[in-house]
Amino acid sequence: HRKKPPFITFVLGGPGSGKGTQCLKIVETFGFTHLSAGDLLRKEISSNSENGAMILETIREGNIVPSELTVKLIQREVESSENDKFLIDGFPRTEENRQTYERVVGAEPNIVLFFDCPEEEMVKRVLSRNQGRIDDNIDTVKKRLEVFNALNRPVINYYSGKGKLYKIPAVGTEDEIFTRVRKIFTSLEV
Ligand code: UP5
Ligand code: MG
Repeated sequence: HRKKPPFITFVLGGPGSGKGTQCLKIVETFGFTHLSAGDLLRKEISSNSENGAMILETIREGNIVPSELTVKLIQREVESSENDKFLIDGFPRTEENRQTYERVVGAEPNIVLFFDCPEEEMVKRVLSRNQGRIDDNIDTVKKRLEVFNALNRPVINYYSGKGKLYKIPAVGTEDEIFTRVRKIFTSLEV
């Protein structure tokens, strides 16, 4: 059993805002374990799990996978890790995601990062990524943005109200943005 609860950072931001890119830098500098909810779901698709077909359709449409499933995947990774600090990237995406996590895990995150990026920049980045993601096409990107604005903004506002939100302007070079991120973790001493 763990001695103390892990330090949990939720990493939020629209599609292409740079969550994954900045998480890799946080891992290198501060020793966190990076859990991308989207990557965990894509792994379920490629491992032909029983939910794979449903997850693929949901991601293709830019919709949100049922909370219980995503929370289970995240919880499994946290519990099987020796580390005591985690970046949970791209989750929670809805108030329902958030409430399910908090009920199942029994804790709130310690802090929440929000990468704040203009829509036209996000669209440009996603469409030029070229890594074969099924949802990186103009139609799905538009849907992902709609879902982000309608469902993820309330989650961001919730954590802002709790004093847990760190809003980071996400335009600039990767290193410029990481300078902003580094200051947050350095000042928190985690
Ligand atoms: N790039 C990065 N930083 C840059 C910079 N400063 N300047 C210029 N370019 C920059 O970056 C995107 C691209 O931009 C890359 O090519 C990068 O090199 C470049 P990235 O770091 O990948 O951005 P990120 O925010 O991680 O974008 P991503 O597309 O992964 O975000 P999404 O939130 O859309 O994707 P995610 O994988 O989290 O979710 C995908 C889908 O899974 C969701 O739409 C949903 O259907 C499903 N999902 C759920 O259902 N539930 C969940 O809990 C999570 C996901
Ligand atoms: Mg990502």
